[in-house]
Amino acid sequence: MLWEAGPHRWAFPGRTLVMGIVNVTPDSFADGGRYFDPERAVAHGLELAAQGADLLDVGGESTRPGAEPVPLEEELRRVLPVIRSLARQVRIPISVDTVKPEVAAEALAAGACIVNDVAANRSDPTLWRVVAEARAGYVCMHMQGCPRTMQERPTYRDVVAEVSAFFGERLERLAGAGVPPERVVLDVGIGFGKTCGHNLQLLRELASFTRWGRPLLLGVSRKSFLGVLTGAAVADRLPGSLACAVWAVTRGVAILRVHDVAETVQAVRVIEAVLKA
Ligand code: 8Y7
Repeated sequence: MLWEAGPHRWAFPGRTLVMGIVNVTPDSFADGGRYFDPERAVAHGLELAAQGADLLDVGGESTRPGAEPVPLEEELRRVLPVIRSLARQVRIPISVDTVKPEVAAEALAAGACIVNDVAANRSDPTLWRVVAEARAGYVCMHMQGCPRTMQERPTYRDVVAEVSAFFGERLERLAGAGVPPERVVLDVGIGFGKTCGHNLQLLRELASFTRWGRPLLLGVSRKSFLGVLTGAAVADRLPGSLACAVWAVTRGVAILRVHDVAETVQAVRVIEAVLKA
């Protein structure tokens, strides 16, 4: 199957892609605003590219549980200089992590070619028009509720069935809005309105989501359920993150969104060799 994003195109199953996280936020839970300064964010992005990232995901609005929304002007001010600078300096595609159509449009004009939408367009319907017009790639992630309140009381009858049905419904609507399946990847949204148990069920049944015929993206890096399971503090969750990454590759996940690019690339290359042997 193909995934197309602007001028880029990948064939899956193939090498697992590693997407490096570039946060331009003062309050992200996993790196605590270390890269809030645009120059430091760019330097960090360049470092992740040098470590072997296949994509960079630039975000200016924290989606950690309890986070307050960021005003449009502030989000633009955070991400645009970073995207512009990275686009000039790296050859790998850049995605913008936003739910706002205005941010997506300006980011795509500034050199991004993928929109990572953690709300799967339930926050503003014009976002898909922006994605369609730019022929951008699109990450369609499942979230129950919104970041401010999503962890208060996540409830599902059958989390795997409900997330899967959501994907089917979104793919149909996306196609109707001018975003064909070839541009879309699907993401179960680990930690977005899910308990630790929900996350584990989604991980166990990851392979079932390949039924939609689209590449799967997964973000588990340093997430809080790893802390729930092991007691590890955020800074000490690399082993758990890598365990999930390896598992995900064996279940057919195509793209991993991670903080620790070098470590993930190494783990993934080894497990791919085993799968191919
Ligand atoms: C994910 C994500 C975050 C994820 C996709 C964090 C922006 C929280 N997690 N986007 N964003 N998938 N597609 O821990 O799992 O990085 S923010």
